[in-house]
Amino acid sequence: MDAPPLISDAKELRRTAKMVLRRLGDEAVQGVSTTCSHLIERLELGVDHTIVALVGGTGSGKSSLFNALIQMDFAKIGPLRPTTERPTACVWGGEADTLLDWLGIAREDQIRRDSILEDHIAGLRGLILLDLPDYDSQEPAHRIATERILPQADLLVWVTDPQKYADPALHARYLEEFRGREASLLVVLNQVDRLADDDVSTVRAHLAQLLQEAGVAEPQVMVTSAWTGQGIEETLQHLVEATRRHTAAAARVGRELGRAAEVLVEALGDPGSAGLGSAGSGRVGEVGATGAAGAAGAELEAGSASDNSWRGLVPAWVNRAAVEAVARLMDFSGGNAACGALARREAVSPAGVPSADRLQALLIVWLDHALEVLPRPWAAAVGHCLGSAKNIGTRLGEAMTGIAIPPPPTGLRAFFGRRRAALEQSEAYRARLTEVFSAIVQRTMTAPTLAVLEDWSAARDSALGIAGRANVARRGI
Ligand SMILES: Nc1nc2c(ncn2[C@@H]2O[C@H](COP(=O)(O)OP(=O)(O)OP(=O)(O)O)[C@@H](O)[C@H]2O)c(=O)[nH]1
Ligand SMILES: [Mg+2]
Repeated sequence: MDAPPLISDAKELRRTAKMVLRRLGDEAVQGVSTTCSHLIERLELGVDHTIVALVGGTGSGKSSLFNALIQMDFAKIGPLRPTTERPTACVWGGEADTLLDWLGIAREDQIRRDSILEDHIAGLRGLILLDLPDYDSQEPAHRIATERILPQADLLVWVTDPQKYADPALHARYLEEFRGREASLLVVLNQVDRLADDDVSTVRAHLAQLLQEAGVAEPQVMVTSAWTGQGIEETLQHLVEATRRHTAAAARVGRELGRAAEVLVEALGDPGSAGLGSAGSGRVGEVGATGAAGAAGAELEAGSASDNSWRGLVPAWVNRAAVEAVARLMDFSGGNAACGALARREAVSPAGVPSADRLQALLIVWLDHALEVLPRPWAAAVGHCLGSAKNIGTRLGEAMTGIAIPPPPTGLRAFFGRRRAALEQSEAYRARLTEVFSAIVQRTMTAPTLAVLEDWSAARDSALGIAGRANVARRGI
């Protein structure tokens, strides 16, 4: 997988995560955004180098192992814990100044291995090996340096020793970080010279078992002694493998990007369980983002066009049957002008603003429909962006005062066509009222709901697309 498509996918996923965060404050989504930022930073620095970091508790032998691997005494080893205060780097071949500067490794803490000609060293070209301060250090400065670098490492070498390997606190703290990054994790049991030969494989197996119990699937465990050199050659071979292909860093970034996209898909919720209303689950998958949102929006409208729909807000008397009844009354009133005028006023007079209770009931029905279409947190997001019943009521009231009441018929029509005129005027008034209500419902309810649906649907399409591409690339590497 090349860096440019990875960068554009990582940027897209970060944009998507940020858009989702505007709708729901979700820790997992925040994590996706942070991961993307790390990956983008790493990709922008180039993926020609493979960063391997030695991490672990103080005194496990990281610096000793570093020196054994680079075959020089460069990193400081001492009796006082913790010893290593600043990250140290060894670079095999190539220009890596920008990367090392970004990692914050001082020039005096860097060493280069270009001139060594042994076979495996040639295979290590492109490797940057880092010796880090202890991971769970009491020293805040150590922790900050380590935490800054860890997300950028393409391979983490977790160094432990026969005394510390079974410490549950260490396992819990470290392995939480490594879960899901198994392909980028190598565990080294160092100081095995402290064990009797027969015990080495027993302790190694026990460590592997503890790792599995902690959720690290198929852990790779090596045994070493920085003192006797046991396992150093094998560990170097492992590093050669990790650096052999220039895709090592890209592969790691691709894997993490894919996982971040999957986390986002999960946070977005499954339309299969919520469904797009009764009309069909899986519709989001079939139609595009806008189409899905449109379809769902239409369903919301259709679903709510029942008794409790906004159309129900148009007062009952402004309908044909009621107008007919009033008009008949006018007919019976014959030439009685006063009675006729009263009846007409009844049939064509300003509607009252629907009550707050009625509007509240409408909002509840609306949200119920949103819940049928969207996963619960997103339905809550719909709730957040809908207007309040009070606000909708105010808008309806303002709009209604702007609707002119039709003037009374005049001349002959006033006498002969009273019934027809009353009907026509009532119809026109009702149509205008419906139009105005519809526009307000559109603005205060439909449009904000559709915007949430569109965000959800677009985010899901984007995250699924990135996860899919990462999977394909993973199989291809
Ligand atoms: N017996 C034995 N002792 C070792 C081995 N590796 C390191 N040590 C000793 O363990 C102690 C700690 O080694 P370091 O390499 O400084 O450990 P570290 O993990 O870098 O420690 P910090 O820098 O404090 O995080 C030193 O006294 C080393 O000599 C080993 O393979 N066998
Ligand atoms: Mg050290």
